[in-house]
Amino acid sequence: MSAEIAKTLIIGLGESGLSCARYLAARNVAFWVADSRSKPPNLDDFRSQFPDVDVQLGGFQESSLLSASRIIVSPGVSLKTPELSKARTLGIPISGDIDIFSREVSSPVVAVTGSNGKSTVVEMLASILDAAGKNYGLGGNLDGAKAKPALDLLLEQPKDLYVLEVSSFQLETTESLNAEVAVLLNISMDHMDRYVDMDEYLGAKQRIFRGCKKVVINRDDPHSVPEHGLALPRIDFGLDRPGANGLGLQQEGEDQYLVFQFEKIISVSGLKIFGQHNIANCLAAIGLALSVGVEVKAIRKALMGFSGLPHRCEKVANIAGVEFYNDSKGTNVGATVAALEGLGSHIEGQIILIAGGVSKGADFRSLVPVLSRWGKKVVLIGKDAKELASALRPKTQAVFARDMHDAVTVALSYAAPGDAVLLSPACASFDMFANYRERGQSFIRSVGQLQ
Ligand code: UMA
Ligand code: ADP
Repeated sequence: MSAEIAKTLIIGLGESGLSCARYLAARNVAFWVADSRSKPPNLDDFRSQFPDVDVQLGGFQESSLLSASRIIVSPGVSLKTPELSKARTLGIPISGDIDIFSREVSSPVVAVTGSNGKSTVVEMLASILDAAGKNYGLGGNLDGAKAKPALDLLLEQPKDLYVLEVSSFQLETTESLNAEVAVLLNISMDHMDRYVDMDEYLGAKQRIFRGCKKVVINRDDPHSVPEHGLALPRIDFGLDRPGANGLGLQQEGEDQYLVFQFEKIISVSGLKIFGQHNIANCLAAIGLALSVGVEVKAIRKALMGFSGLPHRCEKVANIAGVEFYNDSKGTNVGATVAALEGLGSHIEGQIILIAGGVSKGADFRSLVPVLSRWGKKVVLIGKDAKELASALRPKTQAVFARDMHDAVTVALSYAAPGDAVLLSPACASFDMFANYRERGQSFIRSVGQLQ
């Protein structure tokens, strides 16, 4: 398949690009591929699967892009890239994998987006669907052993239901997802290196509601309400007592319960995960499960057994009474605030926070009040450590570390029994690591070397 005869161009040779290639090949659609990197990660894999496909690397060639009759863009590539922007102006259709998925899928789709908690909610829902014996497909932005890029799901036996985590990047190229039920969990600042402002970011997130049939809404975040389509059937959730069609919390004696309307579903003490943010995640997952007809019994069973995901406030060690938590997936300020609050109210002592990396244009000042309440010391690593330190001053004085090993050693030197060392960087990882998983593994390894 050469550029001369192929009219569909795939941009990006990451996971999405590779899944698009498999999907187009399975449907006998000719395509070629471009990636701005000279050595994209899946190049060898791609060349062995598609030896005849034209691959253009090391920058986008405008004339090549403009020769396409349609372009499928990977989520990591901004539509503002000059060559793509020109293609759009000239009316060349541009879409992404979720857009193609939504046009072809014939079973209902549950769609989850938000700044934080997407993967946790999606995995919680998956364990609820397992407990209910449902035949479902799982994927989208979600990574991990059980998840697949959306288009790979369409190459398998059809499922009765699909559960998709979707990012703002994927939503930018999705015309109308037409989900059976959609939720925008919460909004806090992220990806300010990609969007001009919060309005643009929120606008991308709100696209999840296009064509959806039902919604789940977070009462504690007005951004989670669809800007259009207010008459849609809905279940709302929040950390207060719920109203007529809501999920929330109810106090009974010593115990607090997650309830739907007047029905108790599970007590907070019956959950294995901690933190208010995770209670909100449970409520969202319950709302989605109820929206697709799952019974409370299966929901209860699954949530009692759900112990959280790796790299999300995961306890990895206890050294002489100091606990170590890996929250490497805390890649923005909102996530780190939630982790500090959740952990702070869970432990007896104080938190020594390890943070830093690539800031993505974030405003770190909202860390200051939570650090004043729960923090003992901040240890900073990574490219934007200085930027973070100056945002925290004068209230919070931070110290710098050379690498992860140095960071955990320094952190331990400030800790007393009952305290916790928390890696929750509030930043992306790619200055020092391939991804958040590698960063988390490096933390775990470094902690292991302390013992
Ligand atoms: N890139 C280039 N040039 C290119 C193509 C990509 O420099 O021509 C860069 C991007 O800027 C990015 C990296 O390569 O830094 C990966 O981009 P990609 O679009 O190829 O990514 P994929 O490997 O296809 O993975 C994507 C999601 N990643 C992103 O959107 C950055 C994965 O989510 C997702 O699991 C996968 O598709 C399957 O759907 C990961 C993620 O970090 C978990 N998502 C971001 C997040 O959750 O914050 C949005
Ligand atoms: P996402 O897929 O949106 O990145 P994850 O479920 O992977 O979300 O969680 C990433 C991090 O975000 C966690 O490690 C935790 O620090 C934080 N977090 C999780 N749920 C929430 C929530 N509901 N609100 C705020 N922060 C959260």
